[in-house]
Amino acid sequence: MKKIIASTLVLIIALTGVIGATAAYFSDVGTSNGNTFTAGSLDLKVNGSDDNVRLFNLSDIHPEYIVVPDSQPHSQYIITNTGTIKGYLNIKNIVVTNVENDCIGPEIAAGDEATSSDGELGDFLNLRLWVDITEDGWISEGEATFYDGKINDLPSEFLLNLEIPAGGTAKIIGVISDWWSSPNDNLAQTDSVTIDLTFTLDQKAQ
Ligand SMILES: [Ca+2]
Ligand SMILES: [Ca+2]
Ligand SMILES: [Ca+2]
Ligand SMILES: [Ca+2]
Repeated sequence: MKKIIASTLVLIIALTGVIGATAAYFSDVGTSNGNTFTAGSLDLKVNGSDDNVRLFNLSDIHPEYIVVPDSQPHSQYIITNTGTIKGYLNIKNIVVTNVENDCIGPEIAAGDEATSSDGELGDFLNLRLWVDITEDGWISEGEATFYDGKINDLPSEFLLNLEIPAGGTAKIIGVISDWWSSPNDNLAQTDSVTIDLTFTLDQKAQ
């Protein structure tokens, strides 16, 4: 009887040994940990700032002041994409506001109404806007204005869809280039006009 038990134990041990031996194959592993997805950024700065940038703040404007060569009021917007992906530059939410301020004698004589609150200066000032590819501040060969007309005729937006790569810049120039003279220039005396606009950097062309 002892022999049978001993034989059985030997057999079990032997079988265990066989099972243990058959589980040890060669193997190897490779890993793919830390897969991370981080959103890119579109970050627009106007002349290096996130705050409002007012470039024109002119007073005492009159016809002769505008038409003197090389003295036209001139400004430049340097738009920078400080984000990490390319974007498309557009100008939106353009709002023109004309204010009468005082309505003085010469204005009334030219047909303005003494009780008027709406000014007329925006009918006389001509604005040119363009992308300054050569970055010399002036219209060069191959550069076309995307606007050349009276301030009062500005559209509500310019869908330029100008591609600016990450870290890239674009320069937009604005010039008050002409005074649309008429027999009623006096309508604009003491008046003021304001242009509000918003630069947007969009991920997709509009
Ligand atoms: Ca008026
Ligand atoms: Ca130029
Ligand atoms: Ca007026
Ligand atoms: Ca006025």
